[in-house]
Amino acid sequence: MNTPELWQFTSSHYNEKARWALDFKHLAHIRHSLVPGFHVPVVKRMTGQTQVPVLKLNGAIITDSSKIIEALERAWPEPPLYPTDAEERRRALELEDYFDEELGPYIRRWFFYEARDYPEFFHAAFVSHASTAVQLARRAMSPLIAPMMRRMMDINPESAKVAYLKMLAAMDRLEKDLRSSGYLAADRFTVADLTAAALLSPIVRPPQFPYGSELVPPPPIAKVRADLEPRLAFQWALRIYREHRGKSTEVAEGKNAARGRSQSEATKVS
Ligand SMILES: N[C@@H](CCC(=O)N[C@@H](CS)C(=O)NCC(=O)O)C(=O)O
Repeated sequence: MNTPELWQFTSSHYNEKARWALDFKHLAHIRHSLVPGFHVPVVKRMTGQTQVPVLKLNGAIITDSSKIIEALERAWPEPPLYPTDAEERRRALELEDYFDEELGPYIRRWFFYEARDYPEFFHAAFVSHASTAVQLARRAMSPLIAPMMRRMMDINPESAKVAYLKMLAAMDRLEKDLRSSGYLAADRFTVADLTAAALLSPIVRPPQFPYGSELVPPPPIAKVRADLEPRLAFQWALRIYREHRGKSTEVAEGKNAARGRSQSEATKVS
């Protein structure tokens, strides 16, 4: 079996869902970090669309973070991200879907609107892992790519206001649905908790987020972060990261078995 390969953006919350699931299952995997804008031909050639994360798993190409987690869960049920109980499983998947649809796109839109005047932050968060030549080219193309991205993500002052309110509504729902166990379903860490915490990461900025958590956010984002910090949903996401994010099982290309467990080892665990 081949080592799974993930095509990703570094500081991205949907991509964080996929790599968290890989890390959680201790699967040795290779990551290809793409640069936003320059990712288009690479991803389009592979998938016919342009969004990451993309996972190559035993020769199959899988797009969409939820489908990636589903495929990982099917191939490596242990440790589980889906509850065993059918009703709890339905609840966890419904919450995953809710946060995917009602939080993910809106927190991103609000974030990029507030970060619009801070290109250096964007560069440090999404581009700084690339080679010097790619970084220089990305800087040169930025005046073309940045407005294109704003159009694609429907980022404007009005949509950003709505997006901010949607982010607050998702935090309300999280607080309402949290059980006394401190988890959203099955009284243990599941795909629902992983999804909500990963998708809140742009505002919560947990220290365990694997890329750029040391970066100081643009002042408008830092201000809102400070305002929301006392909220239960915010503190909950910090705790979920602290207790469940764990270590990366990424391996370098050609060194598949260096860290984490390889696929053949993983299949032995049941
Ligand atoms: N529903 C998808 C959303 C993925 C998504 O929105 N990816 C963004 C990065 S956060 C992306 O690739 N944007 C670039 C593009 O659309 O070309 C998932 O869960 O994977």
